[in-house]
Amino acid sequence: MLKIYYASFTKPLQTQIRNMSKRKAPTADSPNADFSDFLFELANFEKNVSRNMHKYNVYRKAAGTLAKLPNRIKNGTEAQKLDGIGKQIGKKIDEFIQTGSLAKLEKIRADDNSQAINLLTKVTGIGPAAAAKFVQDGIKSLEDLAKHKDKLNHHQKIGLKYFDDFEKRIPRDEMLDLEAYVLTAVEMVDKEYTAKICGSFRRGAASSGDIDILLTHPAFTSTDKKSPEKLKNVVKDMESRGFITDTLSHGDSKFMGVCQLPKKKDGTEYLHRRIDIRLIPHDQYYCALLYFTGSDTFNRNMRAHALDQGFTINEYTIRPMGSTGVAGEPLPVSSEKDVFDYVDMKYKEPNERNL
Ligand code: 8DG
Ligand code: CA
Ligand code: CA
Repeated sequence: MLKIYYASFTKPLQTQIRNMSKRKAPTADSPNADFSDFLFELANFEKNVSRNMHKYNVYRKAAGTLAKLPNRIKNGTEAQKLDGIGKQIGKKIDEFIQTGSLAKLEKIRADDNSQAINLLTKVTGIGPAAAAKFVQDGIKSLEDLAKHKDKLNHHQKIGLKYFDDFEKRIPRDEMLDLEAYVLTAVEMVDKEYTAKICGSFRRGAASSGDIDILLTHPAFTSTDKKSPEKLKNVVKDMESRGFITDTLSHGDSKFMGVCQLPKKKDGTEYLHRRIDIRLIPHDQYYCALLYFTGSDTFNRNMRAHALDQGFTINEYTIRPMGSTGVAGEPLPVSSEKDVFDYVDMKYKEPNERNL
């Protein structure tokens, strides 16, 4: 087995800034962090407990808007002038300023079942519906889950096993080490592969929730039959190195699992991290790159803009929309910029896509 050496492995791990749930949005130290924090908490409640995705998106959008403001909001009326913040949220901001808390949030926090559902949905593999079911059956804590492993599927067992590790975001320094490791390993399987770390890392984030890898190979295009071995060969190699430690799912074109960098020189171990690898047909690489770089809000906005311009974009292709509302043939794309050009949008660097 080949050894890969990285100078930066000797760097100490940065301490984690904060723990966050699956699909999280860091607010860092914005002057409105207290407002965006309570809005994120309300958003999570709507998603996980009420399962009201509309309200979830409203709260999340408002939280994101406030988190990005350079100056502190003075009151709800001022907040309401911002895009996506309405009267209800304005009132909550006033209540929070005046009383230092929010009655609705206090109620949620005091409700054991809500808290239990929120906690359980932090386990990868447990969605809001499964969490509600567990809570209904009296399974309300990680300890309860551990006592009832027979009720967990494979994905959920792995989620429980690495719960603490997965709750911690990956500092950019470690992401850079992971990138170096992955790129070298892939190249050693076959020089013709292209591998790219996307997601928040590509957008320049200071920390990432997981590792999103796109993999492509010139000998695999959208007109070829499926090529599962192109993915399998890479996964197998990473398993044999001990880098991939667990598998959550492994399809023809998508692998979801767990990885861990080799021990540092001083013997300290890295945490286990969530890793996704997607095998992309060579001709669809740039649409996939655009999609999996995100952010998902940026994608949503760009797709809406594209539709206005008469195009439909997804993770595979960009196609013109005919007058009958039926999408035409995929357009040729040889860069991310091509997609921006088609829809008449100014090109945005990945670090400008942090919406
Ligand atoms: P993070 O891991 O640091 O928390 O953030 P991320 O890298 O932006 O999010 P992700 O959940 O790992 O998703 C990677 C990209 O996939 C995301 O930036 C944009 C794209 N994507 C969407 N919609 C969705 C979705 O509903 N789920 C997931 N997992 N990815 C999505 O556009
Ligand atoms: Ca990610
Ligand atoms: Ca991901």
